[in-house]
This record gives sequence, structure tokens and C-alpha cells, in this order.
Amino acid sequence: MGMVDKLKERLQKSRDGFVKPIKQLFGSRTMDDEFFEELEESLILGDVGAETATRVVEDIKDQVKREKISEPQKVQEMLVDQLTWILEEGNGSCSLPQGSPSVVLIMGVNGSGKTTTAAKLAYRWKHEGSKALLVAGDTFRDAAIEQLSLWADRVGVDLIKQQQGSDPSAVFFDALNAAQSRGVDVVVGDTAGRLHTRTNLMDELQKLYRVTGKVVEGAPHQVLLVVDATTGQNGLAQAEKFHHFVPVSGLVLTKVDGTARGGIALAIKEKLNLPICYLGVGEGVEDLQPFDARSFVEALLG
Ligand SMILES: Nc1nc2c(ncn2[C@@H]2O[C@H](COP(=O)(O)OP(=O)(O)OP(=O)(O)O)[C@@H](O)[C@H]2O)c(=O)[nH]1
Ligand SMILES: [Mg+2]
Repeated sequence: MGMVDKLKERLQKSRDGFVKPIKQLFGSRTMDDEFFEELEESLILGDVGAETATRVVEDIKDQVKREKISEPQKVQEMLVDQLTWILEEGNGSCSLPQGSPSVVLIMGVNGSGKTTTAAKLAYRWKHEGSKALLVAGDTFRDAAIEQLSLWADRVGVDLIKQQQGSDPSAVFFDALNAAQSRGVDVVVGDTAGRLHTRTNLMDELQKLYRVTGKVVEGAPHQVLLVVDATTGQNGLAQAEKFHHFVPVSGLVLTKVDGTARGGIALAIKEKLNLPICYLGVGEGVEDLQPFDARSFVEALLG
């Protein structure tokens, strides 16, 4: 199955919840004010975010009036275009800068999918021909180190770990030194789940961030914030806070397969204005896709 088909299949729940009302709307309707109100409502119910929904619908409505458009099909195309542009616009890049090695930090709230994402990324880069290394930076939660060890075995990449309770900065310090002497290309660092309200844990994250830069020039080269799509607006609000503590370079939106809230990608874009770099579309090691705005929107609406 191709990536786009897989994405469509995995986004089925979102398509059902979010797209069906829109499709009905586009059936055979005159495009009056009521039509546009319902369109806006469908987008908001699909978790797209009120600001975005209003802006998009206003834009489309203006254009429809100006150009005297009467085919619902055309409006649907305009909607796809608009949502794609929103997801594409803004600053930030998802390409991983070259470092020696390149260092990627994975962070986010508890249970968002960090460890799984770290393993999926290591797998991905390994298959692209890079020498990858995983770092067990979650020294806090019970069994976190064992969990990542299992993944490392499954994926077939090395893991640097210490005992539970050790200082994650020390783990990273060692891991990056090891990576340099082993000729590793890319280091993927898992971290413990945390809420922004836990000041000591946020301090720890900042320290970890600084330590990586002391060992490897320019590190971390990428800081990925993992956001669980199923938590909707709530996860979003928490994610927003992370950025105040550590500069996030991009987002990984996980569990889009298990939710009808795929539209949250747009709300995230609206609120955080950070690029969405990857989508988690399942629990398997291959269930991570680089985010492509048009494929995503077409998988939702197409
Ligand atoms: N369906 C689905 N499940 C996912 C995805 N990503 C992660 N999961 C599941 O979510 C659960 C939590 O994943 P973890 O990777 O352990 O999350 P974490 O953020 O490391 O959790 P903590 O370390 O406890 O903060 C696991 O059961 C994963 O299999 C995804 O994209 N889709
Ligand atoms: Mg974890």
C-alpha cells in the first residue's frame, strides 16, 4: 500500500467524523449564507479551530461571490487548497541539519508517544542508510528504559542507557561522546514525559538541551515536540507551554489513526505556528510518515 492510501485508511475516523457532514453539505446545495455557516460549523466540529474555520470560510465565501461560483465541487477544491496553504505557511523546517552527529531531542507530555516515535525515527533513518543511536533519556518512569531497550532490539540500533534515577543530562553527555567515537550519524534522544507545570522537570529539560550543545556543536539540531492528536485542544494548550522553555523546531502528531480529530493539525498550526514534521499513524515501527500538507488534507477530504 502506498503512503497516501495508508494515510487515507488510517485517517478513516477523522474522515468519517469530519468529512461526512462536509460531503453532505457539498452534495447539491445552493451556496447561500446558511451553506457557509454549516461549512464553518463542520470545520469547527472537526477540531480545525474556530479562528481558522472562520477565516477560511470567509475567504471562500468572498471568492464564491466575486467569481460567481456555483459548483459545490469547486468550493471543495478551494477548501482543500486553503487548508493546505495554512498547513504549509509559516516558518520553520523539518529537514534535519547536518551535525556530527545530528542530535534530535524528543519531548512532550506523558503518554503522548515519545518513546515509540523515537524508535520509529531511528528505524527510518537507519533504513535511509544512516547510523542511528537511541538514548534512554527517560530515567524517571518505571520500565521506561526497558521499553526503549526492546525497541532498540527490534529496530536493530544501539542504545545508550544508564540506571533508572540517573541524571538524564549525564546520560546524554555519555551518549553523545559515545556517538562521536562510534561514528554515529544521528542520535535520537527520548526524554521523560512531563507537564509544563512541573518546574523542576522543565529545568531538567533546559539543562539537557544545554548539555547536548556542549558536547556536539550546534546540538540539538532538531527538537521534536510529540503531541497526541486524541487529546485535542487540551494537548494543544500543553504543547504551547513547552515552547516557552525549550525552542521547539517541529511537531510530531501521534495517534491520528485512533481519532476523529485529525483536524487538530490545523488548530495546532493556528496556535503554535510550528511545522508539523511527522504523523504517527499506528503502533508499528513503520507507522510514521513525514507530514505532507496536501496529502494530509486530501486524505481528510478526498
Ligand atoms: N495508535 C497509535 N498508538 C500510538 C502511536 N504512537 C504511540 N502510540 C501508543 O501510545 C502509547 C504510549 O506511547 P509511548 O511511546 O510509550 O508514549 P510516551 O510519550 O513515551 O509515554 P511516557 O514515556 O510514559 O511519557 C503506546 O501504547 C503506543 O503504542 C500512534 O501513532 N498511533
Ligand atoms: Mg516514553
